[in-house]
Amino acid sequence: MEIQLWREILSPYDLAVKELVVKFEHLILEYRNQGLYSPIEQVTGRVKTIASILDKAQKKNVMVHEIEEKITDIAGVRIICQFVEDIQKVVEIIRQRTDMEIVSERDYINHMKDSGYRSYHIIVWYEVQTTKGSRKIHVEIQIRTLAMNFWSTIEHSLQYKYKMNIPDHVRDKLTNVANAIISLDNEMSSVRSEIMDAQISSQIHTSLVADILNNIQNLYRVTNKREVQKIQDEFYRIYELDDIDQLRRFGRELDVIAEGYRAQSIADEE
Ligand code: 0O2
Repeated sequence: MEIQLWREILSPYDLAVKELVVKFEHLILEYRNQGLYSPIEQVTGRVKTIASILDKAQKKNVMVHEIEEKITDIAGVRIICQFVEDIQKVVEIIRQRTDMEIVSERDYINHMKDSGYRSYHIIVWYEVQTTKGSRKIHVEIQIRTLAMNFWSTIEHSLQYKYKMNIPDHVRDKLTNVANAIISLDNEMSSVRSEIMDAQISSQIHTSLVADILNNIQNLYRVTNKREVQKIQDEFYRIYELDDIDQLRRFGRELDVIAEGYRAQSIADEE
């Protein structure tokens, strides 16, 4: 098949990957903006290379005209979680969505592959709009922890280096590391709630400080410099106390002050 034709075929897959990455990244933002823990840590996506599609087609005895029907991971989205427990939460989120329809699920977390590979795979139908109308295509969503991702990335590059024939001594080491990763994920799960609390507090602190600074910056436009300078000095004083409750109280008081100035400046304009 000509390269130009491949480009045309792969274009909706590229669009699907881009759209889905934006959608999942936005979910992370939504959680964080609400001061909630996000079960999704990172999202990446890729369209399979032509060489990799052809290799897979050959391996699975798929004819070129059957590729789009039978190779279901041309578009791939990878969702990385911090903890094993988050994986099931992400699976639930995907099951509830109305913009994708689940075709199949594979649980390589509870059923680890012989290679040591662990991940949760969901194949979905996803619709994209193109100049030629709407197209429903397959997308493979892989969900795994940071630790599982570390293992599979290393193993994937070794598969490439050894052309799928990884020597036994390297394979043995990979199996040991896969077991170590299971222990690591279990250990992390045992401190999950502490880590989640710490991360949420840090997010709340960051967004509180951002809101306060934003308010102070806006005040420069509506009131005199000396007044704002006083507010800013008070902010630095409270910030140094490292007390989230005091910072919250200051934030609320500043909201009231800012609202007052805003109302006054609207009245002055009228
Ligand atoms: P790439 O380069 O990542 O695109 P099957 O239906 O079982 O005959 P299929 O369709 O490969 O085989 O499904 P499966 O097993 O669910 O694997 C899909 C993808 O999962 C693979 O795509 C890999 O990305 C990943 N994967 C599966 N097994 C392993 C493994 O043992 N090690 C690593 N590192 N990744 C794995 P591709 O096309 O193989 O590769």
